[in-house]
Amino acid sequence: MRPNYEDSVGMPKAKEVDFQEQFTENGQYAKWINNAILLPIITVISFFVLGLLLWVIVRFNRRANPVPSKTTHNTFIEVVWTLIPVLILLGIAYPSLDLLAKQFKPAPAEAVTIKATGYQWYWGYTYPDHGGFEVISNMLKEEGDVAKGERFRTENDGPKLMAVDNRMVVPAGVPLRIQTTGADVIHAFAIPSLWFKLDAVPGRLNEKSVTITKPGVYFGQCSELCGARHAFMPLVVEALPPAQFAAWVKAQGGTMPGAEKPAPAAPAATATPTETVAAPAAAATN
Ligand SMILES: [Cu+2]
Repeated sequence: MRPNYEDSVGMPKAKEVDFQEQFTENGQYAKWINNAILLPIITVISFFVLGLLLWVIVRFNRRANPVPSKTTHNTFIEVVWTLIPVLILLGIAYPSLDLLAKQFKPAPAEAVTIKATGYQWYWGYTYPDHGGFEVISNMLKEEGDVAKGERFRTENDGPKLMAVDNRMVVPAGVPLRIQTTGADVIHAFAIPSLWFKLDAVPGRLNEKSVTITKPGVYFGQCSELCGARHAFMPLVVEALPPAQFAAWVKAQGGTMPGAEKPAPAAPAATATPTETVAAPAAAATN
């Protein structure tokens, strides 16, 4: 059964003016840089410049100041208005470059790999670590737009134009290695609430690491103009607790890495039967 999308928060909210709530460490860091550093600096500078402007208008207009000063240089002011902006920019550069470096950090070796392929106009998700099966994901149409008996979008699937038939299911709390490529033209895999945007280019494999901090459903859209139905190839990521993810993989006919080797009949091996196969945490209910 699908988790109700309203339980999750990886989507735009009504009356929201900020970034969407973030569910990755980099996303939270980026949102913090914006709200705690950039916005305050921008606000202070804007009000400061506005104040200077008002001061000039009131104090130095022709009536209030009939004989203007002929000053052309003031070393102290010139040093100040050079030095302070330099310090502000250095202050912004540090967290900004730090975030950039974090975003480029490669996925750890044990990360779960999922390859997202952009097609005109839908997405395919391949699970190379789990037997290589591919899930094809198409946008769900509205009730009035489908032939009788065909599946249409319900409230539980997600908002109009954002819901899909088969979601990209991933484990939550586990590092993911998301690779993107295009089958025909350039698409882009973008989920705002996961701070994730990566072009899907034909003939190339792009890669980015992400760890989703909370189980839930996260909505995004193809973000590279890719043709007539570009606006109708949404992305939906469903992050499940690892045990439920393992059950989902099984239901797709896939295998969990490490669990797919049920003791290959060793010829004449007198190995003690104490060997255990690392089983996934549990075959949980869905
Ligand atoms: Cu596209």
